Amino acid sequence: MLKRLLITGAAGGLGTVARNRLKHVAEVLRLSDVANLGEAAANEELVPCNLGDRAAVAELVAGCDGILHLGGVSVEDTFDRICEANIVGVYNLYEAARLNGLPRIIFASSNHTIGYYTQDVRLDTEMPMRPDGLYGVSKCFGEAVSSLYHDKFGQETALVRIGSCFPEPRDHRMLSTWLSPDDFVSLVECIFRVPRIGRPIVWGVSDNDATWWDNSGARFLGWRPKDNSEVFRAKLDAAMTPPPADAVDAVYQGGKFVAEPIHQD
Ligand code: NAI
Ligand code: 15L
Repeated sequence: MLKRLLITGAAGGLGTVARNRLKHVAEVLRLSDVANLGEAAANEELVPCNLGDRAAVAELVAGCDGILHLGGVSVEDTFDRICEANIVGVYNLYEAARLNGLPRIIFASSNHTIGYYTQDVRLDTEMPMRPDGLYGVSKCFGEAVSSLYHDKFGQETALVRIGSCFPEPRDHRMLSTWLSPDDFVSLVECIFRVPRIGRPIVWGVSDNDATWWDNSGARFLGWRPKDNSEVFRAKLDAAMTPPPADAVDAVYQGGKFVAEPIHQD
């Protein structure tokens, strides 16, 4: 069991799942965000912090022996907003970790690091990145920083390229990218349980029949996702028409992100 697990982005969608369902992973959960975190429960510490503030991030990380890094801009946005949270913020986090005993990090990377691959390609984790926007580029940056800090300092990071983590798939593309909240929770548990992890790239995806990603390199974690998006297919078919074969969300793994412009203020 960890002594103190830092969860960044704790007010967000996945942060809320983690806050509610990972209490048993650490004696204390240190929860951080720029958004309102509400009231602290018994084993919680609330530490508001902007990831772009280097000194604040250094204080935030001190005393933590594990980090679940979920904080940051989670969709396509302007470069300035992405830069502060996902580029400066990631550098700040890794520097703080280096100065505070190298706590193991789970980095919430994204399928948008590879979003320009078409859906007929099966990817392993060795394939070159093909980001589909500046958000995806920022996640590629985070993966590169984790590589540098692993090679230079031995910092361990599990890079989880999350597909689409929501209670249910929201469209037909997500039948291939869906990660159930239960499988997300069990993945975090496995990553903090394994004695040594190094710096694996893990596809954050459930045991879906429809899949584009080969997760065999992550089997050593002992993670066996249990959910399968197929149980939602009939419901989705009834709710919406599948996209035409030439639509971006039927062609590219990153779906509609591929069609996003470069955002301006
Ligand atoms: P979210 O947008 O609900 O939560 C992100 C949180 O980060 C928010 O509460 C926000 O206030 C906080 N944040 C933003 N800028 C910040 C800053 N400068 N300093 C401190 N906190 C800041 O996103 P969600 O869905 O919970 O995703 C969590 C992480 O997982 C994100 O890093 C996202 O990129 C990644 N991810 C999520 C996927 C999903 O399907 N939910 C898929 C792929 C990646
Ligand atoms: C992501 O990276 C986003 O954070 C999330 O909101 C979803 O859009 C997801 O990817 C996806 O590709 O479905």
